[in-house]
Amino acid sequence: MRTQVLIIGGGPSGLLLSQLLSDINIDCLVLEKHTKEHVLSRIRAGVLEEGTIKLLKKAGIFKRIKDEGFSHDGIFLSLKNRGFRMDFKKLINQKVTVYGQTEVTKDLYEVREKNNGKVFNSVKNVKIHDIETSSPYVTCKIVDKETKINADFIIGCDGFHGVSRNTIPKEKIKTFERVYPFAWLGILSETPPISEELIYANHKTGFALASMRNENLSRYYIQTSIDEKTTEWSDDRFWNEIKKRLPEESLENLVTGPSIEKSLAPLRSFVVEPMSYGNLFLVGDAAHIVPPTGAKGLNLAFSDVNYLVETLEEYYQEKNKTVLSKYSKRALNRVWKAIRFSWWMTVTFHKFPNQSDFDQKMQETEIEYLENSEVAQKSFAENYVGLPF
Ligand code: RFL
Ligand code: PHB
Repeated sequence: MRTQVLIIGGGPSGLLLSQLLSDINIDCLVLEKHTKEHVLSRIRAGVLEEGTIKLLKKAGIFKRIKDEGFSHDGIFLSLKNRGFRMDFKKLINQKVTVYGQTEVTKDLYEVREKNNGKVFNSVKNVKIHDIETSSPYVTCKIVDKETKINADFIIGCDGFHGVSRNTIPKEKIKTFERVYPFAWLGILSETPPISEELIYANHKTGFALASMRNENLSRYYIQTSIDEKTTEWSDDRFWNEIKKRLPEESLENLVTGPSIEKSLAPLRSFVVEPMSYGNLFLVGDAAHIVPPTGAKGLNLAFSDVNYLVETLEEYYQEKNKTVLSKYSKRALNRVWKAIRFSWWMTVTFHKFPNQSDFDQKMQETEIEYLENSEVAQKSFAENYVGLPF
């Protein structure tokens, strides 16, 4: 088998990349380790930036987002059980859209199927070969058949634990990492959201986030220790804990109910530089991880996709390999800004083990400054809705 661009990973970034490349007549195929059902069972991101929406429109999947997504003109931040609103519309005339990653991925699978896109699921034992030469290839097992696929380029869209990044010799890349000493315990419940907009809360017992998917589906998170077990968190225990952390004035609207999903996510900031080596390019979580506090991970994966599509289009038009180095530079420039914002949100809103009184005061002062300074609010708003790409 042969293709121009071989994409490893059929999560949101791999699927979007394949759709946008096909649209400009670049031949590509996707190899995904899991079944489509498994990929669509993962509950992850919920907030889409304007740039992401534009890109999804370009990929031809706007209808359901328009009908079922929710425009949010702002969010609430809370300190010591008292909330205040950040009005993105008033501050910078922008908004975000609440529409789940699961739905985005479902839409992407649908459009790939409609376009007869080549997406292979349940592909095992993917191995990447000869990326530093002009004839790289991948070997893998597709439905029990050993397969070799030659390509011009191999793209790692295979997430943080994929194989692509580890194919690059260690001495050719530099990694930057911060692992946070806490996790997020998240639940999904078929109850109306507590608030029309998201609430991010700093509380002395830890961070809490109230989010949503639609009028009758809510997503809540609380900060816990990393070694927590979901089985030790009954729904009642979760609701009792989050009630302590959210703003008092919103609690009368909290509708509790049985959870339909419960999961624990560790928090990490991670970047690899550069985001390419030879004819291998890394995209999304394969190249960088942000803690979910800033709602940036999926959006960042999609801005990478945008830069890579532009780079590959230019390459195939001009057949000039020097354009390829632009991808990593352009992507990293935006990645670091999202890394900074997500880190800032994380260190400002979470309790650290043995946090000193000084550090506590610094968090409070950051949030109070944000509440009272329009200049600070504009900067926050610009980052939360997403820097342009
Ligand atoms: P993914 O989604 O991890 O997809 C990678 C795909 O590659 C496959 N794969 C392989 N395939 C073939 N061979 C191999 N050897 C393979 N190894 C792996 C995997 O099966 C998978 O299908 O990466 P991608 O596409 O780069 O997308 C990144 C996003 O999923 C991620 O950044 C976001 O979910 C992060 N995130 C959020 N992002 C936002 O923009 N806004 C949010 O509100 C937001 N909230 C979140 C989040 C992530 C969370 N968790 C669970 C980490 C909330 C949470 C709790
Ligand atoms: C979510 O709804 O899952 C969500 C929203 C905002 C975040 C993280 C997760 O910052």
